[in-house]
Amino acid sequence: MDNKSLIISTEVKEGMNMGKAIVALESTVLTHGLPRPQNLQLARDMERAVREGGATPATIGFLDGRLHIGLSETQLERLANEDDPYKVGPRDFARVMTNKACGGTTVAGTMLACKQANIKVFATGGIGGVHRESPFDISADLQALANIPMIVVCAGAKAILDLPATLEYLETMSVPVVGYGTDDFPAFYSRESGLEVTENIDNPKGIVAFAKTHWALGLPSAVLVANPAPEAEAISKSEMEPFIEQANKEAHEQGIHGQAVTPFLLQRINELTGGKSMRANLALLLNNARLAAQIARALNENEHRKVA
Ligand code: PSU
Ligand code: MN
Repeated sequence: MDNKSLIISTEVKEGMNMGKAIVALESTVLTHGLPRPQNLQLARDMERAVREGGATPATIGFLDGRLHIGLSETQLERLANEDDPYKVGPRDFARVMTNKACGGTTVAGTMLACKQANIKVFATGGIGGVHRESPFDISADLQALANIPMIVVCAGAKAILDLPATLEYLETMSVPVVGYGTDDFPAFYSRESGLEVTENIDNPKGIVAFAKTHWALGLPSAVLVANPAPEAEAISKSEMEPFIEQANKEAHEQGIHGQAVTPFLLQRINELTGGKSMRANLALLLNNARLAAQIARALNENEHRKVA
């Protein structure tokens, strides 16, 4: 991308020049995943969590058709309050750019942006995946994880999905799933799904060593780090499942499809749980930002050691 359509903020540029660890943050969670005003608050809190962890946050999103890597306070506020923002996956880059529109980047969209700016660590909530209901719906997040070599920190895949199918797809695409101190693949709101991760690693340095080994094999895929939601806010699988089933059923009955599915389900589940699922969502996002900052610093140390 040319430097008219790709804008790297001063803070991020300075961080890069000073060799600081950078953590990318997505923005679909602001534009489509959370209600106002919690969305803006969360964006600020995540940035703060990354800074407190000794890294530089780079929230990524589109304003007036330009891709911003790092948003100022005013720009963040604008994106969080935009009336009709696009939900921007890789498919939508050309569309949002030619229409000079605003939009939040999904996990896949944020990874594509990171590729342009050479950012290697990214924190999100839950990745998209294979949906439960037909018609056929597989998130572009999986495709991006298959093709863009970075470390992506999440709390598992969103529980609204077909988790076994999502893990199978990740295996097919050679994406290792590292459980952070767990053997059990977390299910977003819940700390466990009953499904296995590829490897259990409980420290950031170990995760970096694992990713470096993976990439040294010439594999182009990401390493997905699955960090269970904090115990205090997590909700058990048995408590969540009836709500998820109901929301999925309603989406199906109402003919919700395409990009609207995930936002519909997240919002409906929040209503059904009386706000409890959103509290879990906010807590796990912050938790992931903290871990991503530690991983980004460990990656930095690893790379500097090699140069020295
Ligand atoms: N995680 C959250 N809230 C969200 C999302 C993830 O806690 O809103 C977003 C991410 O941006 C993810 C997207 O990439 O939902 C997936 O959408 P889809 O299933 O349409 O690919
Ligand atoms: Mn989809």
